Amino acid sequence: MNAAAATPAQPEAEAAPYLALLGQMMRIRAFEEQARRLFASGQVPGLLHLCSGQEAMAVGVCSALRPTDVIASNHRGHGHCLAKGADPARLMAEILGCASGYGLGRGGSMHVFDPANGNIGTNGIVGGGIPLAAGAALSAQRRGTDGVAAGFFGDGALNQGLLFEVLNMAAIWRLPVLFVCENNGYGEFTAIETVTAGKSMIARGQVFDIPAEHVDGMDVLAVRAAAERAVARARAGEGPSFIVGTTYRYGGHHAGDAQDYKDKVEAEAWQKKDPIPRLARHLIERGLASAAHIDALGKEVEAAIEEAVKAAKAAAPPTASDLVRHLYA
Ligand SMILES: Cc1ncc(C[n+]2csc(CCOP(=O)(O)OP(=O)(O)O)c2C)c(N)n1
Repeated sequence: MNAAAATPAQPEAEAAPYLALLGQMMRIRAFEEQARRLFASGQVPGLLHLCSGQEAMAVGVCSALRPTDVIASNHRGHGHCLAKGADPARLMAEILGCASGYGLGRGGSMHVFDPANGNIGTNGIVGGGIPLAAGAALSAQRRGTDGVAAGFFGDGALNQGLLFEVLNMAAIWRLPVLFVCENNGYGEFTAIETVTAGKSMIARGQVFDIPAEHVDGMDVLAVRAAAERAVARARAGEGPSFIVGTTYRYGGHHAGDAQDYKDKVEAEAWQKKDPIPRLARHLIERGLASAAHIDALGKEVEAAIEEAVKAAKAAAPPTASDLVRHLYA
């Protein structure tokens, strides 16, 4: 069958939520590609940790949250920010150090705060988002709202003592929080199996009687379904959940990392599981969208990100007098 010519057999309304997920993942991919190029051409001050390959985790989880729910991110956080509603022009401006960025260009990639969209920040402390999310959940619980928080962290945080303290507290207080581990196989340049004991990662949640599940982190629908189960429990007062998604970062630990520690065969195998074409195939097979429609969506998203980058680059750089603003005297 010529997929491009296939007519969607279902009404647009049925396709819309899937296309929204696909568009969000494409948006993050396009943003990260632009960020990578800007870094390679020396326009980004500081380090960049890109999340290409991991889009299904950010999009799957954030799509199960309300705008008023909260996320806490980590150092690999552009996808989390965008999936929770960040404006790509402001995000890129922050990365480029411009005053129109989320932190007036002072924080960069690892200090992006977007409270209007419920994002209490990316941060450079491994596991740092774990207690921040629990704190936001405690706040929602104390204020009597049905708000939920999600904390994203990498597999490198599975061995942080902080995780165990927070899991215990969240379980005891039945906090409405999702602990979301993105297991991309590496912490910096070290393979997870060489540093992480225990056959089951979700056992780290189960030992506190926290409902925990492994999920295919390259399948946005599976991630979303797991997040929806966890959010429903949290809103119902049933406390925290622990989700471990298996995923892969296509790039290095940071932009510019030569990735000598990675096996080419392994990297190629993960590319075959790419969450974007995977959802696209699913939509075409179900007759929810044609290949031509998906192609057009990809182009539209890329053009929008290019515009956002242009706007970010056109923003004024900080002035010398900005240096002493927003400081304690
Ligand atoms: C508490 C702490 N220890 C060490 C570091 C240095 N560091 C930065 S990123 C990183 C690896 C993080 O790996 P992971 O949590 O799996 O996230 P990924 O980079 O794979 O997304 C380390 C050890 C840090 N930033 N914070």
